[in-house]
Formats: sequence, C-alpha cells, structure tokens
Amino acid sequence: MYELASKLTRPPSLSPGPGRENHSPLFSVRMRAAEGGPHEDGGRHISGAERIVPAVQLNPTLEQLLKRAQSHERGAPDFINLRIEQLKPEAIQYASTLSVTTLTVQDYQEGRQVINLILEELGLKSTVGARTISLISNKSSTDRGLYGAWLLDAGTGRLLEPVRGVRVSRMDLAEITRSDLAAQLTQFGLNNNHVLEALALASKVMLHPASIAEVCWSDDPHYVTGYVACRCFGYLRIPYLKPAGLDIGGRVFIVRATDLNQYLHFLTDQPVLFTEAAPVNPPVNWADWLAKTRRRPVY
Ligand code: WAQ
Ligand code: MG
Repeated sequence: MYELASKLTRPPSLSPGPGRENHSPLFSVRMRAAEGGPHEDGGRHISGAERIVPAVQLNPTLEQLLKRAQSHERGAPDFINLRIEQLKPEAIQYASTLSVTTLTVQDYQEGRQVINLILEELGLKSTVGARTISLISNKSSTDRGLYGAWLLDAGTGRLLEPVRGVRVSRMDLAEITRSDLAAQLTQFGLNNNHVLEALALASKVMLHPASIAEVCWSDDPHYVTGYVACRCFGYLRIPYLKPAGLDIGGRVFIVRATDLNQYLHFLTDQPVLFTEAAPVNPPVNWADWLAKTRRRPVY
C-alpha cells in the first residue's frame, strides 16, 4: 500500500527511467594508485577507476578495484586510495553516453593529424590542436604527480588552473547501459574496460556546456588507442595515437570561458549515472568520414 501511494505521488518528471527503478542507495567508489608515495607527494600514477554501485555491489567492486591496482602493467603501487561515499539520490544526474565511432588511421602520426583536423572542424585555431598534442606527448618527469586532465582555454590557448590537472570523478555506466554497450562493442571486438571507462568519462565531460572537446590517449604502455570527443561528433576513437611501449598519455579538455570553480565542481563532484547508451557505429576511414562531415564550428 505504502509503495503504491509513494509511486502515485511522485511527480512525473522524476519517474524512473530504464536502469533507475532500483531505489536502494548508490555509492561512489573511487580508486587511485601510485608508486613512490601518493600522487599529491609526487608519486608516479599507476591506475585509477570510478564506479557508482548499489550497496550489494560494494564488496565485489572493492575487490575488483584492488586487484586492478595491484596487477597493472604500469607497475606495482605502494600507495592505493579506495574511497566510498553514499550519494544523495536527488543529486545524481542521469544521462546518455556519446555515440562511438572509430576513425581508422595508418599510424600514430596520421592519428595526431586527424585530431588537428577535427578540432579545426569545430572552429578552433590550429595552434590549439598543436598545443593539445604537444602537452600530452611531452608530459614530462616533472608531471609525475599529474594524474588528471589539463584544461586548455580555447580562446587564448593557455592552460587554466589547476596546473596539476583535474580528476573527473563520480561517474559510471548503469548495469543496463554497460550490457547494452558491451553487446554493441563486441560486434567490433571493442568490448574492454578502457573503452567503457573512457566513454563514461568523456560523456560526463561533454555534459558541461563549457566543454568544447576532449583529447586523450592512454598512459598504459601497450594501449595505443585514444580519442577526441565533442558533443556534435560524439566519441571518435583513433586506433593509433602513440608508439607501442610508451608509458606517456594524458587528457586535455578544451574549454570556453566559464566560471572555473563551477566547472571544476561539476567535473569532480557531480555524480552522473549513464542510464542510456548512444549507438556504436562501424569503423570508417578517417578521410571518408571527414569528407561526409559538415563543418560544425562551435567556437
Ligand atoms: N580524470 C581526469 N584525467 C584522467 C582521469 C580522470 N578520471 N583518468 C585518467 N586521466 C588522465 C591521466 O593524466 C592519465 O595519465 C591519462 O588520462 C590516461 O589515463 O576507445 O586508458 O586511464 O579504445 O591510461 C582511451 C581509448 C583510453 C579507449 C584511455 O586512459 C578506446 C585510457 P588512462
Ligand atoms: Mg592508464
């Protein structure tokens, strides 16, 4: 009786969609691991992950994340931070992931060139693309503590604070979305954690109107695929963005002028659960894709 009454009185705008009919509390679970001490003391980043799960999933999730931290190809961490926080139900934002398209390229030099071309399609100056690529590829030993993303001002091409990088946090795929995406990605042999997690991260970043584009490639030595993401073209995977074996990767968010504190708060604190998945498209040669794409200057 009580259940029924509460359902009838819930305003229509708050009615649960797919993946959110379960009202048990959700928890943000975060893991970050480093070698040579904590990140903030200059430790070298090994691994990090973000999950949002119901209480019954806490134990298995913690076990998975601990195992991941301890079996990473980047090395053996001597610092592992695991953090659990219950989320307020009304604070959670529900959203759809970006569509996924793989643009095939021959090698990483061509891949980086394609990033430049896509950023120019968005109306960005060519210096912005060049700066973005040089920031990630020249990530240096003085950036040892950097385990987040750089913010690059689209207008001035300058780095915004915090120079040490911002960590996007409190986002995950709902179970229904994870299985939907897994089924779609499997068709193209792409069903792996790197793709699922990067897609959740990029989709969260693009929910904020100040985000124009994100460029990323992995710091895992043998994961050479990266992406450029934006609202209009979605998540564009590029199979080669660095030579194999290199442990340098990173993220740059290209942003328009905005209230920086509010932007950082959204990226780090706003919980976002993806309860819908946009399509995963078949791979396409980058030049064919570009020829069919209408220029979308958003900046
Ligand atoms: N927030 C901000 N920056 C982050 C975060 C985060 N939560 N996680 C990682 N980074 C930054 C950090 O500087 C890392 O060094 C860098 O990104 C790379 O992180 O479609 O695996 O976790 O096939 O190594 C992309 C392609 C994979 C996936 C990206 O990144 C696909 C990847 P990694
Ligand atoms: Mg990594």
